[in-house]
Amino acid sequence: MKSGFVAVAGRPNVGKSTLVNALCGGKVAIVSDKPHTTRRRIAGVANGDGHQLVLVDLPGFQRPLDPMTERMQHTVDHGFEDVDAVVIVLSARERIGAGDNFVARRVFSLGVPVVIALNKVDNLVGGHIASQMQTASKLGDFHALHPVSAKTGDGINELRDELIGLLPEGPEYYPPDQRSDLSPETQVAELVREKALQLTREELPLSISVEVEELGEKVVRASIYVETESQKQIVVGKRGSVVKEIGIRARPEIEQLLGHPIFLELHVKVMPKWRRDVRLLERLGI
Ligand SMILES: Nc1nc2c(ncn2[C@@H]2O[C@H](COP(=O)(O)OP(=O)(O)OP(=O)(O)O)[C@@H](O)[C@H]2O)c(=O)[nH]1
Ligand SMILES: [Mg+2]
Repeated sequence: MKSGFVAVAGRPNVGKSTLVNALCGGKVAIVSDKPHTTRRRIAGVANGDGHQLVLVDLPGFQRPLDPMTERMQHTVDHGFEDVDAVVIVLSARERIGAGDNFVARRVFSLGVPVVIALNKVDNLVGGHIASQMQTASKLGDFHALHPVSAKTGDGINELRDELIGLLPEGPEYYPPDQRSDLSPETQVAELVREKALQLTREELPLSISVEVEELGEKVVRASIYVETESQKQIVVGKRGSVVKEIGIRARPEIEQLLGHPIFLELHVKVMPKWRRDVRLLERLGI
């Protein structure tokens, strides 16, 4: 059997998690249009005939601002240990520039094959894609370059085959029915956070964290942490409308994940400066 680990690197918001989900054929990591959505390492598993491809989704490369972002960058720095290859993800919709170069310098010095995924090519004209591919090809000595759309699935099978081709002979690292290495509690917390990110803007998404307190047969209870009272008012909304909407959006996905109906109880709590609280960050898996 061929099996191994491929890390997914890139600037924030280029579509790394969307790409991991597409390659795995199902939801492994939450996705949002806000940068810094992914805060921890997530292994997503793509099984097939005679192979197991494990994709390592990581936070985006960033300059740390506080203990939370420091820990996220630490996760990135260690995310390339013991991988068989790296996919560097670029957004075809943005200028390929200093941030991508920074990622490339790190990734191309690892001594493993690097595959460039030029993502978000959906609805772009051919000439623009070609010129972005030209720029991308100058980032380093790459093994292959694939234009893809993680959103529509364009080019995903070709990219997956390319990555499988780079895997060594190896064992089955995860049982075939396991799609990710996250516990059910963490997956539920992440789903709730995803919906909270959809309904908030600007700086607020970075100040939100979710912790599951009870994962029962009937009741799932989770806390949504924010840093200030005014943030709490926004996340609760008028007469609870926002937190209610978070629940409405999260519940079907949680039920699908757990395989049975649940009652979802969400509480919004102020936890001042939680992004600086190393013990809490540890508990939240960041
Ligand atoms: N049009 C288009 N949008 C995409 C594509 N892939 C991802 N996106 C969008 O890009 C945004 C960021 O996607 P994510 O997958 O969360 O990006 P990420 O790189 O994991 O971001 P961080 O975890 O914050 O570093 C979301 O709004 C996605 O829907 C794509 O192929 N085409
Ligand atoms: Mg992500």
